[in-house]
Amino acid sequence: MSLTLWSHPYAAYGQKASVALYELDLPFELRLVDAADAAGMAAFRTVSPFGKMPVLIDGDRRVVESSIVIEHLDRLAGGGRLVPADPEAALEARLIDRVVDTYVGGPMNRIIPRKFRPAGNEDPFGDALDAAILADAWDWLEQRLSDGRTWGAGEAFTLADCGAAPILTYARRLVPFGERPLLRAWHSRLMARPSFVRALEDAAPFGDLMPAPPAGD
Ligand SMILES: N[C@@H](CCC(=O)N[C@@H](CS)C(=O)NCC(=O)O)C(=O)O
Repeated sequence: MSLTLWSHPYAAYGQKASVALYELDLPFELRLVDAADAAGMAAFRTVSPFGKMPVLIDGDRRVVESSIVIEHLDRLAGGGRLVPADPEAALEARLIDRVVDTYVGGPMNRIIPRKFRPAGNEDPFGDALDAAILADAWDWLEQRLSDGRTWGAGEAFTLADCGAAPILTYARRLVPFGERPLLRAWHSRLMARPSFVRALEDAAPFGDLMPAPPAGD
């Protein structure tokens, strides 16, 4: 088995995949997606239909979309770890993963690129709409965590946590957690999880590329 991950260690969705690889103890080779490398980017576009990372290459199989990458990796590792074997628990893990991707990662990936636009192209209306979606997602997650669960979908670290670790870490710099203690506590546990600590160590040499202040709350 030989796994290659097209990614950038700073990218939230790239980290989502590398957290899963580290959780499952699956060795992989990184193919760096480097915007400054024209030939590398052309090669990347041949494997990534929408130009998005991560892309996993597993032998002659190419897997796109981070959640599908994790489902594939979990199966490769024997199954039932990041995607729980119990169907109800699996549904909850997929639900949290979808909500985090759509209502946290979505607005985050719209707000951040707007910050790089040339002067005169700002979109405060779009920024406000997306900030409101993020605040709604924080409220929904706070409510979901109120049953006392340790991780995103229950007592086991799952697919739900692989994405939440990096995505919450970046998104809270756009809309702080505020008075949501359960969300804050979950995120603290994610920050201490060895697989995510390792992903953050991979990213550290690239510095802080995000045009938003570090979380102050
Ligand atoms: N739905 C995709 C989202 C992936 C995504 O947005 N990746 C970002 C990095 S965090 C990316 O590739 N951005 C590059 C670009 O949009 O040009 C997934 O889950 O894999």
